[in-house]
Amino acid sequence: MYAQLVKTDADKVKSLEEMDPQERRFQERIDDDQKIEPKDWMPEGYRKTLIRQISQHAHSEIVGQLPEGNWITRAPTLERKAILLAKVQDEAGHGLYLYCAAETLGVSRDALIEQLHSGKAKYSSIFNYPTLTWADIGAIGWLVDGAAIMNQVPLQRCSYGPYSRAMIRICKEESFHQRQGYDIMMKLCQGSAAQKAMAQDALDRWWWPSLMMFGPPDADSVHSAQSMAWKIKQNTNDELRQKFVDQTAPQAAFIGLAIPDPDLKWNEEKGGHDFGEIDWTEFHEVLKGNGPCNAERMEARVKAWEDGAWVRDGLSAYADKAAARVAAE
Ligand code: BYC
Repeated sequence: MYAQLVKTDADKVKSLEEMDPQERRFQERIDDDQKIEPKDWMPEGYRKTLIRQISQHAHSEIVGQLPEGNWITRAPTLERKAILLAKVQDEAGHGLYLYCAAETLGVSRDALIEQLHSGKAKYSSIFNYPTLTWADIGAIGWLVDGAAIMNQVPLQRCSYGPYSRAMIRICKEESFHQRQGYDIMMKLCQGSAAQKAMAQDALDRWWWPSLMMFGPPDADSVHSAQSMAWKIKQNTNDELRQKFVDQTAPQAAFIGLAIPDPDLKWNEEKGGHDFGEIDWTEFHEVLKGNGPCNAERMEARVKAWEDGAWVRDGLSAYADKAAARVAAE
């Protein structure tokens, strides 16, 4: 039903003949796989699309620290705690590289953060779900980072240089994150019946929200057609979702867990899995702010920002003094 209500941008993508000469030269560079750099001319829509996507991505990394940060004090061993701390720190780093990439497009980090805190900017729907047990940390690494890698590997070839280069480093770290999550799930599955049940319960709760991470179905994706013409995105949402299901189904079977989808089965003819209908109403409710943890996540981010004001003030006071000293010399 939703598909009939949404307008996509597929019919708005201009052909080369419809473009003015400057825009045509830009598109030809894209078609020739040349990277676009910050000082190059770019259409306003390209700049805006990148700011939207990169900042949504940066916010996701920052908000994404919260569900896992919740378990740092309760990790079951010292080793697991050290690994989880490192992973959450990596996510802060990813957020920072991405804010830097967005800043090259002429927007300030303060403006982006203000958009997040005022609810104007989106972040990934997945981070509005709670982490109830230790197995959820395994499920996040395995499924959420697994989905993130599937989406982000093609972004390494994005036409915008600073985003593409940030993604190369991020993808290396995401691979380690995915492996640590799968390792947690594997250990739980080799443990007691209660531990295996905990792993299954986490998979049951995280499976469908992980599929939603790839965004709305292609027919409803507002931005895909234009973003693909600009080589910001290389694949459609449904293509990546399908690849994720095909990659993850055998991994679940290998550790003896059942994916909570009675319609999931291998389709020889298509060379991929068929799978059940995603609850898009739930997805849109989460995007509207009505997910289980939206309010809590935003409160935590705003509080962290306010509590950190003295650090920012101290740093800028020092920077101002240093600048005055240089000017006086
Ligand atoms: N959640 O036209 P569409 C991570 C929005 S973090 C929320 O298909 P597009 C990690 C979309 O923004 C993972 N909103 O859009 C961190 C648009 O709304 P606006 C984050 C979503 O941009 C810590 C509308 O729906 N990864 O890896 O062509 C720990 C229509 O969608 C979602 C990225 O951000 C969603 N799931 O495609 C572990 C990757 N899906 O903006 C892991 C970069 C869609 O018009 N982003 N929307 O108001 C992308 O690749 C693309 O932006 C998307 C969406 C595939 C997400």
